[in-house]
Amino acid sequence: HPTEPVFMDKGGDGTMFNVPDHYLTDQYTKICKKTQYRIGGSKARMIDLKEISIPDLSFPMSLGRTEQFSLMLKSHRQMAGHLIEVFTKLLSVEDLLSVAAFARDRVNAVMFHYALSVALLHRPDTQGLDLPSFAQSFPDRFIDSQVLRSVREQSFVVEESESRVPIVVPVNYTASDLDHEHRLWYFREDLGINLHHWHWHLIYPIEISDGADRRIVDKDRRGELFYYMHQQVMARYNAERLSNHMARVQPLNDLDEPIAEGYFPKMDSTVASRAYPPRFDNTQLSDVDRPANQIKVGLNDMKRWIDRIYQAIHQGYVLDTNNERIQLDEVKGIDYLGNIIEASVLSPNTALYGDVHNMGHVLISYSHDPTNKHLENQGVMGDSTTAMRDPVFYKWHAFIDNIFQEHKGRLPAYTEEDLSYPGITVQNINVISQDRINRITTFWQESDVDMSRGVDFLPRGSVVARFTHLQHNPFTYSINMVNSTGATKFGYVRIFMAPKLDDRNAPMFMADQRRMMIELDKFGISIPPGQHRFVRSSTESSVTIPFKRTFRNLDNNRGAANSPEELENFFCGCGWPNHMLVPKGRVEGMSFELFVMISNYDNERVDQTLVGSCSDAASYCGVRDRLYPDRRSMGFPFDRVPRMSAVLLKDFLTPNMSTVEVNITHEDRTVKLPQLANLS
Ligand code: CUO
Repeated sequence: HPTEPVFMDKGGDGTMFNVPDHYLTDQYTKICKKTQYRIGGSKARMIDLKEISIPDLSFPMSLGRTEQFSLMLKSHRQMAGHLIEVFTKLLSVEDLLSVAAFARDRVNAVMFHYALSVALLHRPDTQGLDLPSFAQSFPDRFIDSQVLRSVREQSFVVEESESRVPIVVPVNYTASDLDHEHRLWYFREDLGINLHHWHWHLIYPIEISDGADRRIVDKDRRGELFYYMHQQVMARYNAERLSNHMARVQPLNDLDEPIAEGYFPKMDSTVASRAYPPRFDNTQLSDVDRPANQIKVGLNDMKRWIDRIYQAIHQGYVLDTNNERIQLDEVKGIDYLGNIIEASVLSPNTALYGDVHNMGHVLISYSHDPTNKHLENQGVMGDSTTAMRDPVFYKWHAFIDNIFQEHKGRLPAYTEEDLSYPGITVQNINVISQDRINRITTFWQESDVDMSRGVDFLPRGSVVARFTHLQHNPFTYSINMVNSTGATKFGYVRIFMAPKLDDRNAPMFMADQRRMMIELDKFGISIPPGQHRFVRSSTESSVTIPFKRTFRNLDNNRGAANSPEELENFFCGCGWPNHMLVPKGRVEGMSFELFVMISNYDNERVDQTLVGSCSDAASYCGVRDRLYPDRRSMGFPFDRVPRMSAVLLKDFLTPNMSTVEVNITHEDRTVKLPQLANLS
């Protein structure tokens, strides 16, 4: 119980100090008094805390402050769930602030950040609040330890932030070109992609404590979205592989087979004060039994669960805990399977179907020390902030996606009637970028991210890490359509793209290509009678969030207010980064097929207001507190195996669809943009 004002950071982010498990504030109050804690730039401001009696936090505090927190571990989820329940049930924001200030110095830093984030996301009275980007609070999860050290050095040694120089994050730090997988560094180690993944799992938690609001987990179609968002990651990753002359990912089908791909993260966990352990090439999975982490899972458990899930899919139903059948039908089947396979607490029977996906992450992330013999922490696969860096993430999720596809493959193919929209014809679609038709250019870009929150205990201004990432020139879609019905119609425009040729340079069969289809955009339009052209910009995409939001809070004056629009919604942090909207392509150019469909919006619309609900990356993230804004199955019309007659994409088309070949050319040059504020 704090007896005097506690001086805390605006966002309450974790400190990067290794401290004993006692009241840290007693120690740092002295320092803070001397320097005065600044909030809102140069104006010093203290925050007064209301004195309240603090709820019992002994359960979440049972995880040490310097231990590694992982949402894949049930015991950690339960502790976080308890903390979330405490945070969400407090009666006022003032009370929340007091408890958060108290907890910040006692609870594991990552757990604290996670629980407070979930609480701010779900409390009705904190909807306008924002937290600093996770990457800025915990840069150790996103950058090389050598770079982190340089960044820290700058912040300590150079007093004035104006004279500090950006620390360049090298592009080749995790592996050499001898490692073929390393060609995909720009995807796996992209800051925006990893932040999206963290955000996604933040808004779709696996479980919540019994006393907390169940709606935190039980969101509309969350199981289906788990399947779809990760399916899209796979489609995108495979497009990048083809761009780099690599074959599609081989799924991790056999748990007994050594994993050929090793991964050496070269990152230090500053919270856990340890290096993230590597996984050597050809590591064999083995049973994990680590009492210290309260985790025990065997390969045989996994095999049993997987067999039962396949059996359920083939029978067409799952059994709940009362042995009652739940049909895996065309509409809800995939949603049940998502919750069963992930698994979330919405799974109807975890005793029977287990916890396949999560335990896969656990088995892989402890494969270097499954029995805790060497007292080593989890590898990067153990956490949603870092898992996508590791090549094995994609092998594991290819395996997971195959289970979902087994179900989808058993559903009847969409008929021409399901797919067509009588009276609506798409004549053609073109993509225009920099006055060129059906050519998109990608290149490298350097962007600066302020890392000061995570490396500098005292707020003395920014210290910047300079990242290199993929970028493309923006483009527009120009769609020509005819409405011959004589009345205004409403259409849902669905735009996808997939490579035209397969790994062997042969035209891709529809059965393969449908799984490579990347959703680029989806939006509703009204179509008056007659002929029309509709133009839409790539920056409006329903799967992405703008660059600035990916790297928000970038104002040099740390703590300065963001624009109301940027602050509007923390939920909006979820979304594929716009700079990764299209695959890299090849230096010599690479052919993709771009597909557009206008379906009947009247049958598919969900009537709800979207004002202030943060819906601009709805395809992969849903809409906060709302229903998923499309009644069709996610991925429609490519979620099911096409009818027999559709061998190639052109055979699949009905008059309300069209395709065009788009060439993506990669220019191997780097655009330097020192002033991030100029970016839009
Ligand atoms: Cu997002 Cu395996 O689910 O990481």
